[in-house]
Amino acid sequence: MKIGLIGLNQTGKTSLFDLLTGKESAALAGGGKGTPNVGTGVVPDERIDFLSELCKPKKTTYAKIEFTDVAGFSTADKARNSGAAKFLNDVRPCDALVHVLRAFDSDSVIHSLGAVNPARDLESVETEMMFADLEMIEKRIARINAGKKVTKEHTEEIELLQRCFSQIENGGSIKDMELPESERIAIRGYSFLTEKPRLAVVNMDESQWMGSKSWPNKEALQVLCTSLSVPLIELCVATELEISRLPEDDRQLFMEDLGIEQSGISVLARAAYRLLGLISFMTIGSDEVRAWTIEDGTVARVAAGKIHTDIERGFIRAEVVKFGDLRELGTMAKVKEKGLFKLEGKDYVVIDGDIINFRFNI
Ligand SMILES: Nc1nc2c(ncn2[C@@H]2O[C@H](COP(=O)(O)OP(=O)(O)O)[C@@H](O)[C@H]2O)c(=O)[nH]1
Ligand SMILES: [Mg+2]
Repeated sequence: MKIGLIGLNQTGKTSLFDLLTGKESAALAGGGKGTPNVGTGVVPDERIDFLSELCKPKKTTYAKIEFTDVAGFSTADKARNSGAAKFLNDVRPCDALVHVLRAFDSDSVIHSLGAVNPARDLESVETEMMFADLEMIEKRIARINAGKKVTKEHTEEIELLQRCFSQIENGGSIKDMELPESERIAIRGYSFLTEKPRLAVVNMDESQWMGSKSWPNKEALQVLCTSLSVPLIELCVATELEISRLPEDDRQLFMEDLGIEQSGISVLARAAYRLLGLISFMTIGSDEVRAWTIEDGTVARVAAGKIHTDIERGFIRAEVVKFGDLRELGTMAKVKEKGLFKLEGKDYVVIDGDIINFRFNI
């Protein structure tokens, strides 16, 4: 899964990127120029911790998310040539986007739009995304019309693009259009920005996090996120980043002190999985314990293909144990004894937390 971090300058994107990936880019990066940072975040999973402890495998593999941290842009509403479209191009390959919004108060960090107001910032970045999509649609239509021959397919494409155009012109996102599957797939090829699911992270300082201080337009931000169908997550990025760099023993203590129950990557990954309709199944063995990410509703045979196309092709049966049962009973033998070890066919719909062993023959 690929996730792009977007937002105005100095909102904490690179800090968040570092928190998610364990890198140290913030110290190096300047204020908004250059190429995007790309890195991998490991999705913490207590189930994998448990299974790894149980199986003592040679290798333990958690789910991963690839993050792209783009350089921010400084202004939105006025200058169309602010370069936003160029930066936003870097996240076109992403499956989802995260708006990083500044709530934190700081005299030493300049705000590119003058004052702290995450609701306005979200709106201005969304506006940039809309303009970028409108421009793409216009270009595509112009290119088709300039062609020698306009086929029936072209006419249909133009008609679909025009519907997308109206959706955006009316202040909507392509992601919220009701489209038949075939059109949804056709649209995906364009990598439109407003077609991507989004999350919003409001980046708070410590006193905001502890609840002793608020920020301007807090309610407006919640209302806006609801109307955009963009889930809102609260993080305290700079503080959590500092804590993440402490020796392990101290980390837990500081996290507890601040009431941070889950790490930023946990919170974000969970929200992203929910947003994208993703779940995990696990494979276990003495070689490897591993988490696999699939879409909710995936059947066993297709899930097998995640591991290897041969396993999908030669699929015979899926041996399925529920993680909860194994945790409760402690050993595979007891799970079998209780009759909780199930053989499932190719059309079995995989459930989050299934531990699966695929039997196959090629
Ligand atoms: N006080 C405070 N400063 C922060 C916070 N998050 C980021 N910063 C600072 O804001 C500046 C910009 O952060 P950066 O992550 O580079 O933002 P980007 O331009 O969006 O990538 C840096 O000096 C950070 O240390 C925060 O939560 N509180
Ligand atoms: Mg940055």
